[in-house]
Amino acid sequence: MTPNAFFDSLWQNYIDITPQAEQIRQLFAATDGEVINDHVAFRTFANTPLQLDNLIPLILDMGYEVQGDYDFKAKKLRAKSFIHPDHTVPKIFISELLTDQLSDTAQAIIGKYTAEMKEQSVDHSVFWSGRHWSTPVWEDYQTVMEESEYGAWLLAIGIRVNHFTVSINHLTSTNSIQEVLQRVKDAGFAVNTVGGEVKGTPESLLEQGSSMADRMPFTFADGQSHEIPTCFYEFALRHPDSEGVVYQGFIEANADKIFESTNAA
Ligand code: OOG
Ligand code: NI
Repeated sequence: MTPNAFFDSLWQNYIDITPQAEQIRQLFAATDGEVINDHVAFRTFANTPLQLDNLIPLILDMGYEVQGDYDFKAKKLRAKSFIHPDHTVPKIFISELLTDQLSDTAQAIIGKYTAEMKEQSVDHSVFWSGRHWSTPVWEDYQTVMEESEYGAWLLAIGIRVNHFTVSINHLTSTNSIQEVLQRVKDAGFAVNTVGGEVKGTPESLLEQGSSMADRMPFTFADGQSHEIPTCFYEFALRHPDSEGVVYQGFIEANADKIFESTNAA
């Protein structure tokens, strides 16, 4: 599959449950023309047929290279990023929940659902395939939520793109992340304030911010309906190093806060 076709399918699947993203994209398209994406991100469960390592061949297949490895001890996650030789093609960030580090209770709940997953040969459509397990019941969602917001999100939403990211470097109207986030807020969208609206500094070469995830009514398996967070939109500004090379990596301390864009509150 070509990266172009891949990102077209992803975008459609994303805005189905993230209407804010299309509205915000249009906001910037009106002043800046085509909006270029810096990266997208996915989430999955470790120790399952769709664990991170099993998704890698599909990414490499589109011409990507492994770029970096990340660990989020407190959140019990690990991640990898992938970069394409054509830098106008978005980077890809994939994390997985290390379920064996959760409590026995949370492991038993998640395990009950993920046991339904079949070993399968996967193609690129796995990245917009959603849940490979039954709809959770509300109580299971809530119990997992107490330990891992990520785990609860993934249990309900499944495997699909978690966010797209506007490349501020490619905007023509502004190169200020503060200004970008202000426009997003002025249009009525909440911004993630964990650790401040802007994560990172010009000195660390990557500044990022994000909206808070859209919320959608969700009917749990026991018939209860509750609003749950879906997906969010991110904004990234990359700076050149002392040799003038624009930094392309990810920063653990920033990412740790970006994950919280799907928190319930
Ligand atoms: C990924 C969070 C990390 C970044 O740009 O550092 C990230 C997620 O929320 O799944 O996207
Ligand atoms: Ni991101």
